[in-house]
Amino acid sequence: MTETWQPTACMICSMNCGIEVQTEGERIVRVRPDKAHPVTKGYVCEKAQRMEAYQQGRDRLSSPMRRRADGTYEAVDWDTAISEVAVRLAAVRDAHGGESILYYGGGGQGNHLPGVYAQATLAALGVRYRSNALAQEKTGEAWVQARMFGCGMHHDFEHAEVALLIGKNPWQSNGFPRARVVLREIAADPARSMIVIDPRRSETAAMADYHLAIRPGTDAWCLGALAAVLVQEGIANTAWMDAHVSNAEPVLEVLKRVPVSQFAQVCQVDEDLLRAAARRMAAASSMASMEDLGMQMGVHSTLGSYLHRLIIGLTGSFGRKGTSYAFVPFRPLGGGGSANAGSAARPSGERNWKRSPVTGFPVIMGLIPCNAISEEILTDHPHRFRAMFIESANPVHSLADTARMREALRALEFSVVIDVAMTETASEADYVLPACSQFEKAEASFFNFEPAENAFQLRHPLFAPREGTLEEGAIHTRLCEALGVLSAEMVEPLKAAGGNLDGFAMAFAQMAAAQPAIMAVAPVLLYRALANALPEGMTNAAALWGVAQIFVRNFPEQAAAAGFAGPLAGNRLFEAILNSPSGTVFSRIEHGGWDLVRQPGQRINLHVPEMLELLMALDPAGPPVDPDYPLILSAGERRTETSNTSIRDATWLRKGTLNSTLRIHPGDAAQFGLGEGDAVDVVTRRGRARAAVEIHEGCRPGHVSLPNGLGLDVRQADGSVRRQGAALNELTDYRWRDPVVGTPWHKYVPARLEKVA
Ligand SMILES: Nc1nc2c(c(=O)[nH]1)N[C@H]1C(S)=C(S)[C@@H](COP(=O)(O)OP(=O)(O)OC[C@H]3O[C@@H](n4cnc5c(=O)[nH]c(N)nc54)[C@H](O)[C@@H]3O)O[C@H]1N2
Ligand SMILES: Nc1nc2c(c(=O)[nH]1)N[C@H]1C(S)=C(S)[C@@H](COP(=O)(O)OP(=O)(O)OC[C@H]3O[C@@H](n4cnc5c(=O)[nH]c(N)nc54)[C@H](O)[C@@H]3O)O[C@H]1N2
Ligand code: SF4
Ligand SMILES: [Mo]
Repeated sequence: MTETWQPTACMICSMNCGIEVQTEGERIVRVRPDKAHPVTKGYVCEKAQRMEAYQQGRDRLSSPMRRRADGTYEAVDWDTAISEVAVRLAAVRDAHGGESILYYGGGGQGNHLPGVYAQATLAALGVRYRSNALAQEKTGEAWVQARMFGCGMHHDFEHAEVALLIGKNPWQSNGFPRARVVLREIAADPARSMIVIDPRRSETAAMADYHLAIRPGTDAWCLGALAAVLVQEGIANTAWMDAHVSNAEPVLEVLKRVPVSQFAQVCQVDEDLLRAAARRMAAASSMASMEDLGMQMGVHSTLGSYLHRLIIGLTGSFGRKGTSYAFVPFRPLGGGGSANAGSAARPSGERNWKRSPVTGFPVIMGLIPCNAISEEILTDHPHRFRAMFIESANPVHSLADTARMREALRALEFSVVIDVAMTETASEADYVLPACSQFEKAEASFFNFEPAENAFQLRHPLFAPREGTLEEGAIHTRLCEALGVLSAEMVEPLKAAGGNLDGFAMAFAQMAAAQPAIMAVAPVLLYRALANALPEGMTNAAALWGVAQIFVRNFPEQAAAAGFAGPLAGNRLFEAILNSPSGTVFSRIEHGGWDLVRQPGQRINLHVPEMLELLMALDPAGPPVDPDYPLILSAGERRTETSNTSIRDATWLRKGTLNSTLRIHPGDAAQFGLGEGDAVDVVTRRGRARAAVEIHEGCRPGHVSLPNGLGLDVRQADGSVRRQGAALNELTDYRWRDPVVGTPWHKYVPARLEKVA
């Protein structure tokens, strides 16, 4: 066992808490929190102890795999795999244009460097369309955020007098730094309050001062009523609004007319409680608020995101300590805009690049909606997708309607997956390219959302790559070489300059000025050119040199405030990142970040007419009900045993037993004759899945809940493959989605139960 503690991070959720580990051979044997991490400062939850379950996963790959005609796979060597994948992708591009290839993924909860390197491969192929998991949760929020603020937004719960949590259970899912510590502090302080909107008494709701246990799917009515109370009772923060918002009048006119009592009835919450919650918000000196999947994967989710922001505007909860705030990202999440080259040769007819080619959904954050993907493939439309490049994601399992996603993948002319494991998605692909694990390369995430001081951590490898695997930097570099867009003539002059970063910056700038086209393949060019200049095992960090240059150019003031100023600030930042294995502060923001608000006069725009129309048209009967499927299934609750699908074996935690239960209210269980542990089939219009009953006092009558990320087909010690738990997306239909942005209704799945004899 190594005596030294090596800094790294937990990769189970977006917080990426800093940890220190001791290793033995290829194993992580001890884990402790890293107090030196600039954001998480020694906080972890119990899940940090599980890195070994990911590192030693039995489904991990050790060779590129090629699909045979009968659907089985054969191992092939890397040279064969790279050249065949390049030839096949180029063939699709040449026949139908790069716009017929869809890129999906780019990173999970802890690894975002694949997406950086992929940019080069996508440019080489002229790929124009992308998607990833953000397009099944955050695109509605991003759409209204852009219309109202024009900058990113996060939340300062640590200093907030009032915390408002909408469909969010941070006790289990985290989502802001040191979540459990902060929740406990708020709950313990009589001067502070927590307001939780959740049909279920979640761990967080159980700590709340005001728990609005709404009927599932009624967030829009609830938030509409809360906003209306602020206006109708004359308790909105008008002084603050005068200084900081624009276009309030038409909004206030609509909110004056919202029937609060009727909306409260739709939500099935006590009107007095709802009014009391609104008054508490109005009385607070500061309020931080956050929405998440409970609303974002529900009915009227985009409208809900808008109403949430109206409440922020009406209470003055932005740009001050203890409220929501702007931040500057080290690198933006999402699809990276439309910077790709496009395929010059192919005329593609009339095309609106801002819409998905077949269904015409808007492209938000550079992404097409996840729920539209199968429709964009399974059609004879001339602009359909013909190939998919999938990386660090498991869409067959994680997107709505698994059966249809499977059919879509098999209907493609070509598909390739880069993953560490033989996943449900990999098992449908033509080629699978095995990446080394996140602990076997330099890796990082761009979930950097802090206001005053924003920090980034580049994790150093703990182990050498497993035999037969490569890091994503190497995979994309080799693909680009095979595609003929990266050559020794480009690399050599830069490599010669690589000994000294300042000389390298000069050489790179000169080359870019002379040959602007190299920018399209910059990540892989850097991978080769900086290889010798970086410490042993750190080559995967090379592309961050470019990210650092772009950051200091885009945000010079914020970088300078963190100590990175002058003409070579990008180099200094890159060096600081390389030399701070627990993380480094890369930006500081002053004055609440108002200068980042990109709206006229740096004022928050309250008026989004499409959303007001939806508010006025809300059905007084509430969300749709299906008499044959009278229960509402929340398909994807975050629990202590879930981790999306990064840890595939759900039994490792309990030494061979599986905890994938259907939570149900005691009254409902009695009505259906179900006892604790009974097997039950959850049936929807789309499919069925089996689970064990867990009687749960916190459930609302009529509302049942299954955990996310389980139901994987996991290889067992004896080599057989076993399904572990309920695979939720066999129950969901791709057509159950938000009409504005196409996000799924996973939290509102009409279902019924059948007791298993
Ligand atoms: N342990 C663990 N943590 C994780 C993850 C994980 O897999 N496991 N995944 C990470 C990821 S990718 C994400 S996106 C986040 C998600 O984090 P969250 O959104 O907090 O997680 P969920 O449990 O999916 O949903 C939150 C709550 O929504 C409630 N809900 C259900 N229906 C409704 C409704 O109609 N309205 C409202 N208002 N609430 C409703 C549920 O009861 C639940 O308590 O978690 C991250 N953290
Ligand atoms: N019904 C329902 N569906 C849901 C949800 C829900 O609540 N209900 N939640 C949704 C949400 S919020 C999310 S974020 C998605 C998550 O779903 P996905 O976006 O598919 O992400 P993960 O399940 O985290 O899968 C990450 C993949 O990356 C692989 N991987 C791990 N490390 C590496 C690496 O170093 N390199 C490479 N190349 N691959 C690696 C893992 O093996 C895994 O296959 O699921 C969504 N699906
Ligand atoms: S699961 Fe999330 S909150 Fe828990 S230790 Fe890991 S990164 Fe931190
Ligand atoms: Mo997510």
